[in-house]
Amino acid sequence: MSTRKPVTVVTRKLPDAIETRMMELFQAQLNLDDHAMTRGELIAAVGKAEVLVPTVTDRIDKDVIAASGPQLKLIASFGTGVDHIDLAAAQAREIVVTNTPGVLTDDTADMTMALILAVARRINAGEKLARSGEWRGWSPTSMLGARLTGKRLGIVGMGRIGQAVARRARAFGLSIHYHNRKRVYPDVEAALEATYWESLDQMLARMDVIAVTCPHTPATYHLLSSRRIKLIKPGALLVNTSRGEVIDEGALAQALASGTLAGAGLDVYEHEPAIHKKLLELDNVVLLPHMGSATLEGRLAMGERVIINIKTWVDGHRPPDRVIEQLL
Ligand code: 8YV
Repeated sequence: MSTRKPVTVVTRKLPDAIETRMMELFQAQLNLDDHAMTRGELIAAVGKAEVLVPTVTDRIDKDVIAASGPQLKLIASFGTGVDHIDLAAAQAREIVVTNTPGVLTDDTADMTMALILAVARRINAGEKLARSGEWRGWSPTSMLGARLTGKRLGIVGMGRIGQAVARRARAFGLSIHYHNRKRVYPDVEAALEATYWESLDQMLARMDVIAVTCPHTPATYHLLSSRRIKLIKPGALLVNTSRGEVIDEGALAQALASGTLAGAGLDVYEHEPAIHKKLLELDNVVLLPHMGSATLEGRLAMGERVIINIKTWVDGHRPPDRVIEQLL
């Protein structure tokens, strides 16, 4: 085992246990006040780091990669999505990119279900009323939402998180439908009693609830375009826990404002941390600040995967979570 300690720049504050272990194993440079790094700071970081540990808030585009010194060999991202990194530019410079797949699946699926429940059963509106001092007591016709049991859930992206959402949703009596780049294995489909739709257009027109769980790639940018949002069955609900860029946010806000879409639960946005002004004004939308994977257990597990990826690289092995291999 190598005792070499690579210069490792960590762009955001991570849980103490992870930072402490990184200090022991690497020449770790930490971000103690947790500010999101400016472009200038990122460029300075890639100029000295052998290993960079970025998060979703760091845009590692081709210019940042071009500014990196020859010592930068590994980008060990803290998170599963890698749409903030220009993978082609990294590959051209022979910089290995890793992520942290698998360890935030259950947390993100839990939050997807929480949003589905919150939107269907109007949890935020109810909580607001209970706190407002305006509640005049129970009434047979107040706070009516939509029953989930017996409804159809259409999952856009049936990877790890989509399947974990499907398992949970079945327990709530929803029937499972999905659209995915590739059809999942027959045994997975059978276990979930899931119906595959090769045509996303066809699926959207028939679902009561839509959950977006696919990664953001050039192929999924605005997958839910203005045209497709218009195809969604009137009165349906939509939740997004993947990336804002997968949905045309302006068109979504429009559909919610006109009421053709009955409600939405969003954890992610097209231009984070900014949220479309119209969405902020609507009361048929539940808005969360990108917290789908935000559990202490999840963050520790993500940090451990980052450490494993760096350590295996330092020891001369191929890090387990190389992103390029996952895309093949
Ligand atoms: C993470 C996420 O918290 O991992 C992802 O892709 O979207 C989040 O849940 C974030 O990306 C950390 O960098």
